[in-house]
Amino acid sequence: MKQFTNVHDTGNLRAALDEAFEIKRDRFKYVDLGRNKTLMMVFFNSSLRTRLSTQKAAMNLGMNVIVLDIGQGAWKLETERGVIMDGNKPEHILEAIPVMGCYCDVIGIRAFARLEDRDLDYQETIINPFIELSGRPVFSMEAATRHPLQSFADLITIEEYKRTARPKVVMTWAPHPNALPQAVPNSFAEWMNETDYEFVITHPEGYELDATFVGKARVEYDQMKAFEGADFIYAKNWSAYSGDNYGKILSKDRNWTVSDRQMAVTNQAYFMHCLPVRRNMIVTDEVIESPQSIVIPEAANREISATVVLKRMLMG
Ligand code: AN0
Ligand code: CP
Repeated sequence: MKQFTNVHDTGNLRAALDEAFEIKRDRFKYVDLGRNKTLMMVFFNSSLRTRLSTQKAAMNLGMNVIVLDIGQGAWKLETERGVIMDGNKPEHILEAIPVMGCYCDVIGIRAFARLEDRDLDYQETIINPFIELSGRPVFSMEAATRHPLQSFADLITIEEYKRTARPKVVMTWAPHPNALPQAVPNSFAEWMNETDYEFVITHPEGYELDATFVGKARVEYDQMKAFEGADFIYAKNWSAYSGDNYGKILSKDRNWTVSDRQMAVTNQAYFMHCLPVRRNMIVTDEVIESPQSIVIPEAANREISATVVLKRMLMG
């Protein structure tokens, strides 16, 4: 595998899931594959899970790991071509990327949407140059529009916990004090659309996602109605996508916070969230601490999804 930025790079999902469960049974099975190979992880944004689980995945495969935090000890990087570089960014990614490629065999990139210019964000102006110029296989550790390692881990988790062949999965918007990217919900929707699950998205008006990601999902503006009979609740905040509202916060309505009130109408649904989660904004203490909450096993599966992706990249 040469790149991993979206569900389509994964190929057949059943085969990917089989590989994931094989790794889960023996996560060191391919420990010789990464001998003398180096993973470089480049972070333009903060992380807890992605940083740790991806490093652990590399160690499962016997790789060496280099981590670079842009803006903390590394030069700030200019990303736009043609600018006169008389500002606070001493280096251009057009030099930095091929240099980084010289020191490693596989590259992971975290580069969130900046939420200023929708076209620039959706053109993936950071990860795409890495794919073009690094000369190495590149995978997303959450780019501007998607977070595929998260979505793959989410799919593994649903497969482990589902009680029927075609569970009802509901992705709900929930309030947050800051403007967050659409990458996690876009990506989750993209992966769910590749399954035969019943998939529903619920959010207040104005929070419609890009139609490409919504795909065949049913959009339901009444959150209680959406939750009826659900087997999985996948909560996430995102900022507005549409038009002039791109990147804006349109609502902080805490009626959308996932609580026992909404969970009561579900089919004893499991609660999921990619984390980090703001308690009593996204979800109440009671729900996230309930036996139905599977946020920790979900996070644990990040090691598994990353091990599968790195293994595939090492295999060429
Ligand atoms: C990020 C986001 O919403 O994209 C990362 C989630 C994995 N979340 C925050 O910045 C809180
Ligand atoms: N879920 C996730 O990607 O978490 P981090 O931002 O901590 O990596």
